[in-house]
Amino acid sequence: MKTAFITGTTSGIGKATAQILASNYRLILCGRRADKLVELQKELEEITEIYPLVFDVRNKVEVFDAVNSLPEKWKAIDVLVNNAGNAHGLSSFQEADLNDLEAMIDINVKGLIYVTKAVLPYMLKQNGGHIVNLSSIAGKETYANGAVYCASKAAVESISKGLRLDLLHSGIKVTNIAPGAVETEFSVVRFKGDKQRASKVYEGYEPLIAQDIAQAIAYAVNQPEYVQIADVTIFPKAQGNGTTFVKKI
Ligand code: 8X3
Repeated sequence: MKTAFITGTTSGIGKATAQILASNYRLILCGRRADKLVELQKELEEITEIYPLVFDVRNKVEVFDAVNSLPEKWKAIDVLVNNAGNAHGLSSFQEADLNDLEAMIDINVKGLIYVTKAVLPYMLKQNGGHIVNLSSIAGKETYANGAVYCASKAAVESISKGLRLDLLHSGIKVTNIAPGAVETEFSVVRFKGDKQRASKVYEGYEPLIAQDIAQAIAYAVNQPEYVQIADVTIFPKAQGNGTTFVKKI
């Protein structure tokens, strides 16, 4: 059975991806919150073999130590899903808190680079594998009050394209997934726990749910070996581009 390594599995898209891939992969579940990881481990252990790995993608040493600490059989990683990422704040560049801006670069860009650099040597040893990066429509279109979040996701888009080229002769495939509006803890985190403001983002139309994106990830990684799904953008039906929605209220 193949092994998938998924970051950010304690909630949202990462958790849903683990739940879907559990049917045909052994899973390395990564996250910062050990208690949440244990919960998911208990749930999925009934279906497949699980190895939980607690680390913060922002901490370079922690990332490399965690990946290198994997028992030998778990180091044969076939699929890496770089899902960990979030948004902090939604305000103009001049008003944004510098700590928030830095956090988005540290998690969404540097964290993805650390994890990929740590896992890739094991994939290269096997002459094959698949990296799935979670970008966003925000990586393709910049919106007001989101300069640095959008920049962080534009970086993910570029890294996906560059990795695909650099790994062309290695047998490793790269998929970039760009979701639009998905109702998860994303907006609650963005608005620092303000659930009312967060739920307004998804009011008046049917947003995507985490499982919709997880299905796309499963579709990409379960293709025949010669098929490389390069880039997928997924919107709810009510979304026309990054910022245009039909809302019923
Ligand atoms: C999440 C989608 O458009 O709310 O990355 O930023 S968006």
